[in-house]
Amino acid sequence: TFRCAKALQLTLAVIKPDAVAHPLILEALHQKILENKFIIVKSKDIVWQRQDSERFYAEHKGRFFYQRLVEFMSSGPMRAYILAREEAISQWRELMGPTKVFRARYVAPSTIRARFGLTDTRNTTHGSDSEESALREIAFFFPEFSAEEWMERAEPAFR
Ligand code: RTP
Ligand code: MG
Repeated sequence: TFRCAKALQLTLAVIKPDAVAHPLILEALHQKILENKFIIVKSKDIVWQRQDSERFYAEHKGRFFYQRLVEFMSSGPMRAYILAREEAISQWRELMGPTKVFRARYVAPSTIRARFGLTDTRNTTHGSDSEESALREIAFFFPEFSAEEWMERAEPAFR
């Protein structure tokens, strides 16, 4: 199986519709990615159908926020990135901050969600939470991309 410990790690980062809708916020988030030593492996703008949203968030089906989450994530364009860095997964999640906006503003006021989040659902960004979900989510957004091949062919150039 595919492992990238000690080397660059891949993650999926998504700028959600609330943030893409605001050009200055989109710009600030893109800048944040570059400033924090992430390599942008791939990126694309995408608009989900409702069923894409339902499929991506299937694990939350039944939660009280599921309907509004599904609706929100298919409400307009998003920008998805495959990012590479050492500790990419935890580093991106740390930059995002806590899911809930009030909590984010209280405990981590300089994070992305604290600065730009509107509500607990419209919270600007997504980031994979484990290596397993990173690979699954990368395949969901970029089905033609081979993580294995990128690690083999491109990753050595950054060592
Ligand atoms: P994510 O999966 O997006 O990286 O965020 P997370 O792990 O921090 O949050 P999770 O609990 O997995 O929730 C997924 C997304 O659902 C929306 N949400 N809304 N109370 C609410 O209204 C609520 N709680 C969660 C957010 O968009 C969250 O990112
Ligand atoms: Mg989550």
